[in-house]
Amino acid sequence: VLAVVAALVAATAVSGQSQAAEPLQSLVPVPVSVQAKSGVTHTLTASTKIYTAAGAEGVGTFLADLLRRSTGYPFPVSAASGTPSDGISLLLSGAPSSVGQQGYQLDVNAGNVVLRANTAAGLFGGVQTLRQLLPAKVESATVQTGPWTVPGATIVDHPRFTHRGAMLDVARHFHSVSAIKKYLDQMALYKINYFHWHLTDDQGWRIAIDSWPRLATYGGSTQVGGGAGGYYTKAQYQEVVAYAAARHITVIPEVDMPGHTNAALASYAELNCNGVAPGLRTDIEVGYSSLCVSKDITYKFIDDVVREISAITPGPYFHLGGDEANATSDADYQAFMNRALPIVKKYGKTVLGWHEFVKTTTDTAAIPQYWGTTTSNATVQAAVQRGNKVLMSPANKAYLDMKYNSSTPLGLSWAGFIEVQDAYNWNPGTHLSGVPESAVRGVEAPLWTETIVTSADLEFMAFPRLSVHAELGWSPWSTHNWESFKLRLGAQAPRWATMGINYYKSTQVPWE
Ligand code: TNX
Repeated sequence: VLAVVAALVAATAVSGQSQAAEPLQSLVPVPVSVQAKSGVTHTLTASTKIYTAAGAEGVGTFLADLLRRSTGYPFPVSAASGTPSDGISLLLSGAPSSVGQQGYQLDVNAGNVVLRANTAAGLFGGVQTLRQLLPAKVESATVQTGPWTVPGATIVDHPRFTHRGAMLDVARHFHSVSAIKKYLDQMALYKINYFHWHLTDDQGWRIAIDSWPRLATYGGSTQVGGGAGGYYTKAQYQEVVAYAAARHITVIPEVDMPGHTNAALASYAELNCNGVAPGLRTDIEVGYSSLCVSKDITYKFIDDVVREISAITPGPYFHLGGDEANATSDADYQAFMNRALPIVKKYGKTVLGWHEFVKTTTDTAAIPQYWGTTTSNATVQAAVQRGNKVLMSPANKAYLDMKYNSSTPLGLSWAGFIEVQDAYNWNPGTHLSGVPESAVRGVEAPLWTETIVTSADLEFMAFPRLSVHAELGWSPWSTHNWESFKLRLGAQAPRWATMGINYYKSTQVPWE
């Protein structure tokens, strides 16, 4: 059936007939299997209802809210009994087992639309596919004129990797709750299911900690370039967690340590070995700061921070950073992790860290996030041999803060320029030697914000590349083909325009 997709895409490419590509050929990420029902369409009307199985009400409400905005139709949501013959049904029975915990089957018939999955997360993914099958104006925040027609099809789909993530650094430049919600909305459309929130770094501490209040009030009071910075209250943090959860996105908080800690060291003199607080920093130097490894107060501090953040984090993960600890000796780094890692466990969380931390532990549940630029890494390979799973974020492929080319106005270039095709041109399942597909947990696209200030900046770096990494994390490798991908990517443009996304109009992509 993959051939069906390929054939559809090829037909468009060959005939060149389509200014606006058919929606079944334009899905990102491309599904495992798309079977068109020729001559069949389904049109949403003012009387279309949404039916939900028990447990699918939240997904039903999300879909209704989305469709109401642009269609102006009421879309009442009610309990499904059996398989309704009209409307849109979100069912938690009858999905093929092949779709697993995150996949779905979507049947678009003339009389009804039936979405089936084994979990609400699976239904949510199917809703994103249905959304992309509707005209781009469905993304409008104001009422538009129809018709709201969906092509007839059966789509059976599931992700290649369980973890598809996006990271945002809010430490270098603070990003408001509303900016984060906007980004979460954009992630959801591409079936991204983890939001890694880089909350602390040398230039800023962005989350209120009751037992160490100066971290936020002082440590959060500036940012790169010297602006006002900012921090989230616990209520705001929980508001983001809930907003993400409604989009089936799990929040992974990161508190980077022992390096990247100048904001904390500046806030509390006792965290420094010499007992002297350094000044706040607004430059973009890395590798100069370290918590004091030999002091007990350091681990009291970590215990308090991990406990307070874990208490407001329903997801099972905590990211401890661990990168670029150039101001910490190897022995100190080991000694530090020997005490820090058990604290994360004590509060019931599974630890993630930038990959170098995994050399300090034999815990096979620990998840190294590979951010290097080479295709072989002894530390990561050794962890994989012990049984660890790896999250892939190679900086020269997956970093959203790298410039597209030499004239990109924002971003850095230490890992190289990453044009859209470069971002697409790697295989997470074979990228690192000694790290087979079975040892890869997924793909994450990090966005560091040394140069990123506004939502418009963020969008310019994330789009289109976030959609590229979403496809790499979801779609089967057998579908990997730049010539067809670039057409599907180009077909996203009207949607992004409607959503007001400030995307980079790469000349590599035939934008619609
Ligand atoms: C390296 S990647 C860092 C970050 C910077 C980034 C800029 C990593 C784990 N650390 O501190 O923001 O480069 O691209």
